[in-house]
Amino acid sequence: EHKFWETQPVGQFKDLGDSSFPEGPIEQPTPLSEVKQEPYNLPTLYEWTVCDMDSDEICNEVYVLLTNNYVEDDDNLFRFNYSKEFLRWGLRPPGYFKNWHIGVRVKSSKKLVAFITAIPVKMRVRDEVVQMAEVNFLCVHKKLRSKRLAPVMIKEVTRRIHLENIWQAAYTAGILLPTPLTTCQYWHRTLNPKKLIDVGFSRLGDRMTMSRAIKLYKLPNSTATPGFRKMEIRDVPKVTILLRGYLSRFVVAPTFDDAEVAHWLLPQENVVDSFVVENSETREVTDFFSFYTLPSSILNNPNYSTLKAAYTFYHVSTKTPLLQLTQDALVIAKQKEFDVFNALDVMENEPFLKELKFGRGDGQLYYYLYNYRLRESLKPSELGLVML
Ligand code: YNC
Ligand code: MG
Repeated sequence: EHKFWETQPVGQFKDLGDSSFPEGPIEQPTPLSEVKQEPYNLPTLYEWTVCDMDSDEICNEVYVLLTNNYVEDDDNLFRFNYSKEFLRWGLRPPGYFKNWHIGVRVKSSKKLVAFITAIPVKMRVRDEVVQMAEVNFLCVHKKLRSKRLAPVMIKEVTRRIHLENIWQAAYTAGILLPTPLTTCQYWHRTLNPKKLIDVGFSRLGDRMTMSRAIKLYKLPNSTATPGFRKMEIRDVPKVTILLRGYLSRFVVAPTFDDAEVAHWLLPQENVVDSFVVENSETREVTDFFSFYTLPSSILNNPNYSTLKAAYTFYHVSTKTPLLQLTQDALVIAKQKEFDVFNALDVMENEPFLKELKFGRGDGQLYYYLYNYRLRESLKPSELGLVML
């Protein structure tokens, strides 16, 4: 069934429900001198390349490959359209490795036809902090599908991660593989009902008219929380402390230091938006909210070409209820002309989603760990990890 995945150190379907395995690494690290020193072989027409995201030209090649060939929804109406600035942000966190941004080119034409990436992350699993890689942006050009290129790419990124003495990884996918850490769902909060209906993202339900939908999803013109403002560089140490405290509640979550908080959470136009709630008297930062910007191309629609979507990222609520914090984020997203606001049912998101008129999406997002076994799979609410 899974000719490739059956050979990999991941939980296998046949072992589900068998609680005799210990938690932790499935395979022990090997000495670095025993890690394969040369890249895996590609079919003869292709060659490996390192994609230097500092280069405008190469960043653009990656952007074009993903724009035309990356993830689509089940009905092929939309395709993720990560921006160049987003890719640079997502791929160059503190301590990143340039040679973990791996491309495949056609030897003769040098055309970029496949891509896979990893970035380093310190992940806490229960009370162990494990140095891991996050693998993302696996993409093979549509014309080269089903030729078993993906397993070679996964093995090559694994080899380069091993060369840095890292033996575990985290990744997400829309398809079911052996075997998920947890299974999550996206929820969608309509901001622009007319457009979402026109492009086929949503439908008018029974007894719903366009004018009723517009009224239903209407939001206040301004945020409600006193002291709600854009995050600034001076907030970094306080946000780090808040976030570390909050993420410690979950079974699996990253651990961020100040440099990582600065990278991932300081606002960047059209990439990431972050807000704090600051008490006007004590100057204490009590709450925090962030979302990232990930548009989708709208395929084959005469009137619209892009769906502007915001995705909830990390947040912390100590004084302001999460419901109110999220409502304020919706208000901002509406002001910024997003069409839809998306959230996963991870962390403590589920309770407020319904109240804020999010609707459950179809399709799942599966989370996986490589070479790390848990006794049993987690509930989405036990997971404190959001990937891009
Ligand atoms: C996938 N998404 O099951 P079996 S998510 C992992 N993640 O192997 P071929 C995948 N494996 O089942 P194609 C996968 N999709 O026979 C397929 N596979 O054991 C497995 N789509 O290879 C699949 N991007 O080359 C099968 O398939 C084998 O030509 C088949 O290529 C697949 O980024 C793909 O959805 C996804 O571009 C590249 O369909 C292609 O179809 C495509 O014949 C559109 O491959 C874009 C898309 C995936 C987004 C993502 C996370 C990737 C995680 C990869 C696994 C990382 C493991 C950890 C490594 C580090 C370890 C350390 C330390
Ligand atoms: Mg292939």
